Amino acid sequence: MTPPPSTALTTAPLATPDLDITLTKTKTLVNSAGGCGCSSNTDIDELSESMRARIEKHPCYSEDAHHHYARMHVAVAPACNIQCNYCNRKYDCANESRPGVVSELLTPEEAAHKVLVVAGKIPQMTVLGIAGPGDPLANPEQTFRTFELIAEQAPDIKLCLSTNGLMLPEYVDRIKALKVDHVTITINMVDPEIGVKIYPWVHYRRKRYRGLEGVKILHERQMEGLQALKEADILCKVNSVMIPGINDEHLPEVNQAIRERGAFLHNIMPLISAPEHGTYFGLNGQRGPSPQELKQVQDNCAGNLKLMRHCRQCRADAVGLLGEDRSQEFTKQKFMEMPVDYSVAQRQAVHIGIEQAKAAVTAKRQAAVRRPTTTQPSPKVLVAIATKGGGLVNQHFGHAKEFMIYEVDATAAKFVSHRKVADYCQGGYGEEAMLNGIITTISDCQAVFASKVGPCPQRELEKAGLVVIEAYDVIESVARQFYDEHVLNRR
Ligand code: CLF
Ligand code: SF4
Repeated sequence: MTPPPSTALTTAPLATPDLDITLTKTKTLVNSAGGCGCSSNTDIDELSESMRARIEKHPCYSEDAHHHYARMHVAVAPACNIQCNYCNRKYDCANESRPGVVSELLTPEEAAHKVLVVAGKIPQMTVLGIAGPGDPLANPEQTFRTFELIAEQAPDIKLCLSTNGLMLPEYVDRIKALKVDHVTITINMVDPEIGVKIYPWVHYRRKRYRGLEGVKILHERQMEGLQALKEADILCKVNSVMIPGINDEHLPEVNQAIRERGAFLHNIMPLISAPEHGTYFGLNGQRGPSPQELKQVQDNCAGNLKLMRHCRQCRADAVGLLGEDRSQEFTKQKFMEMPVDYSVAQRQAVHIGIEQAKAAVTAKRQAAVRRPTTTQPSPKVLVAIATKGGGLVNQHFGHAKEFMIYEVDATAAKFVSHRKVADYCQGGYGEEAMLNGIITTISDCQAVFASKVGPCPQRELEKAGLVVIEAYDVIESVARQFYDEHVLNRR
């Protein structure tokens, strides 16, 4: 997603949105305050107050929060103790990162300085995660020293950790003592026979185990670690990389197993695989899933356990809102020269502003809630939304580097995924190819919502059968009006 103007994330809270709606491409409008609209898709509505407080500012654990709050990673953990067939050691850990991305390695002291610098410049940054570039728990001293320094110097920042789980049982007590409240384990299988197709070896207690023997150790340690987190009351998210033909049909079983052991959230991510990444899978032609295949498996796993669908497979040095990448503003050369301007009071003032903006959006959503009037389900349609965050349709079509996909029916609009695209505005060169790529990427959608769409792309989108809506409003309200106008009224 195109980064917002620097002030949007640096100094001021997100502005309370202008709630007047402008739908210039629809012919008749429905007053969104007049009893129509979607139910909120806020994922934390049904949680207890205490649980809500634990996740409401964590952009990965709360879909709602990721519109408003940012996270950052520090790359302090270079080594790894297993081999995944989708990983090339030249790059960051692919369990939480896109393959082909390399981060600058930091010492714990450099990492702590970077966190304080970013915390001052991006007060919306609420979570510090360690996710690589190898496995954080294969580098325990660097990882825990970094957490210690940040806990001492920036106590209002939540600490977060991502691991393959092999060494987790050893460290749950230390994680708890440091008040790390969010831990991710990447669990791709609960059947070692499937695991041998993903992991060629595991290095455990000074010995390398190959094949089934190694995978059984990894599986047992992952399950033990998950249960230990539950007993320690640490929130656990499980990441699973979906690998078509290997574990796609197995993932509902993984979902069931982690649910039984107390996982809080399940994040099923697509394998990203290409020969140039130099991974075993990439070199052997193993493909990743299509967005439709991913959604199907996610839908098959949807049940009591919450599913994360908004993961962006970040870099091990990611900075900013999910979906924007500000890591290049904070390279080592740059941040080491930046002064620290960290103030809890200033950060809290910004958070209060965000919460006020969020409350305005939530009120708009709730005013638009519609109860089902019939037991007959209404048709579900997908729509693609250009957004800079805040829960709003607020981005120019030509600036979108990704679209949020919502599934809309007569009562609700539900976020289901995001899809990356090459941004259309390239100064003329290659725009036609870009537009064709965007149209292909969102070809299963019925509409595009954006704050502005140029006449040429609008013509091409409409030619491809998409309804084009220009609006600046809460996503669910625009979705409701689109659905009433273009789906219900045309049945
Ligand atoms: Fe980072 Fe991971 Fe913590 Fe989030 S990321 S360590 S839980 S703070 Fe988030 Fe990025 Fe997806 Fe990870 S979007 S790759 S799930
Ligand atoms: Fe690579 Fe991460 Fe797997 Fe280690 S755990 S092999 S760093 S993807």
